Amino acid sequence: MERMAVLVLALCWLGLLLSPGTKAAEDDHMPHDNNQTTDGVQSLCQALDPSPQVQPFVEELTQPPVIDISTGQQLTLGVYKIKQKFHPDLPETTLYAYGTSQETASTPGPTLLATRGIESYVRWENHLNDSEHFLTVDHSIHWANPKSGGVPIVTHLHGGEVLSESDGYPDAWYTSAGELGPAFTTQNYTYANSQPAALLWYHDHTVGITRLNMLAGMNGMYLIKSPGEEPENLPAGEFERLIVVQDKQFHADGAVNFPTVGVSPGVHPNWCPEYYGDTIILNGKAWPVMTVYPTMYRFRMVNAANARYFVMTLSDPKLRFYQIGTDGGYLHKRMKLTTLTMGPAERLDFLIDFSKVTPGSVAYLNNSGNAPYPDGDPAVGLATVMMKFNVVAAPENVTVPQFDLPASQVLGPRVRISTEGAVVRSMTLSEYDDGNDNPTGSLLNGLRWRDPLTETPELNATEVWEIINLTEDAHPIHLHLISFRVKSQQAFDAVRQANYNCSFFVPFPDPQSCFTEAPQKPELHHRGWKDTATVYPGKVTVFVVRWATQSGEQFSFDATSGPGYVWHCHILDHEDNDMMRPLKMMAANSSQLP
Ligand SMILES: [Cu+2]
Repeated sequence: MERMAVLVLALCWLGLLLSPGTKAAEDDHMPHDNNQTTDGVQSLCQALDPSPQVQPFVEELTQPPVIDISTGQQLTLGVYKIKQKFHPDLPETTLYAYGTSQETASTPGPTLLATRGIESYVRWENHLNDSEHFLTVDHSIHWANPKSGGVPIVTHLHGGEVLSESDGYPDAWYTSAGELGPAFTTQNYTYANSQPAALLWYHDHTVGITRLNMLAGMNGMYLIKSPGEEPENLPAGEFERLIVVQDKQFHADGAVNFPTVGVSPGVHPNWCPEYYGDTIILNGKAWPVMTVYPTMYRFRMVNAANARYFVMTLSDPKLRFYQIGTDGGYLHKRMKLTTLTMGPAERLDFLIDFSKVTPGSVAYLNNSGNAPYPDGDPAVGLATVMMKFNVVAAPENVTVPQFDLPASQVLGPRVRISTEGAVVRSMTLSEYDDGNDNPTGSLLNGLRWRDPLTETPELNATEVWEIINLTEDAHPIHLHLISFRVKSQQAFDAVRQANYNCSFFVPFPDPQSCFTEAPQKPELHHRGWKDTATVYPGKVTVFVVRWATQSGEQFSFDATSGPGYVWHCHILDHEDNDMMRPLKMMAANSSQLP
């Protein structure tokens, strides 16, 4: 389709979605979108056929089953090959997904419910008997490559303060036939749950095929609750929803549509720089609808997409987001916002007060995130909407609780970390191409995954990470083990920098400085305790990283043992192709060179 026609169609959609107070009855007259996909929103690579057309907002948003893991008993969760329907109009899709059995496995997997201060134990089993992955593995990039074949897995608890043997190190993979990766120590994991209340999530982390295993369905949520320490009077029960967001593309037969030919096949026969699907999926349903009463609801979201950023707005201007938490738990105070941005792996905890709109009205959770983010092509068609809310009056026999969250209420502690005497690490993000403008990979500090260890922080030390993004795209950078703070971001002159015509060591506004502005405060959605944060193109983003718990205390376990940890870009296609580096904790005062 011509680009202009596509844009017009997208604008029609936006006009429709943005009109406030649209009545539910008008739904029947909504245009059926015939163009769910364009070149712009597909994988930046091989053109994929659009997914089969489906009617949006048909199925109610569901919740994955919840398993309490604060019982002291070990839970066994396996990865199984399953079939699952994402929409009544879509055929069944073959997946690899977590569950307690073949029959109950699903994507997302069960939500694991932990309690702060109570250790939990999970045995992660691999029940995948395929001789090879159902998605195309690129053998030219460094990957697990088991000699006896099969589908290797290893599970990471994202955002968890965890012993490294239980962290899901990328080389600690294992197959169902019992072949083990070089860093494997155990598949019985222990989670300390000593950190504050937060929504974490578990997902596969196998070296070189994380993008395939995650798209195949290997993810689920992990909620740490902290009775007595969490703010009171927040929506709970049916008024609190935990949501995994993903995008996928489907073949006509329901199979996951993933590129089989790379962007530069001479270098990487199958690897594509970023995967974008044309179908938005929340808790395993394509474009669900949620029936809500006119009261406050709490939403806790995780972005489990391979590469897509969601820039979320509400179609009705009477509705606002009240963000109360982020990756590492509660914010100090709530923030009233009209837009929420959620990059891959980030979590958002927010409230929407539906008492502001009339029962009978509908609202949409829209997405305007460009792909790639932030300067790529606009989302078009149905990628511009994530879900719908039907606001209905409560039946007479139902008492709807009312919630109040004053702006002055303290939700979590105020945090100040001194950086006096801190170790400063300057890290670059860079991208390489094949000479014809086709990306062939991205690196951290110019090093590959298998290059010698360079990040060896000392326990309890505070470090300043200055991350210099020399690429044209944003990268969601994730550090394992700890939560960090985003201190600032500062634009630089990429042309002068590329020509060695300025210095990062000279502060702005000196003419010799590469910087074109003074350090800026992080964006609102980067406030609070982060484990994944966006490093924008043409900017230096500064993280304050303290290798300790959020309150500055020692970990309750020995973080120096085992294979260690990692830091990486959470665009999975980048992570798999060497945008990941090892990280090994050293004892305090061991005088390791940074
Ligand atoms: Cu990246």
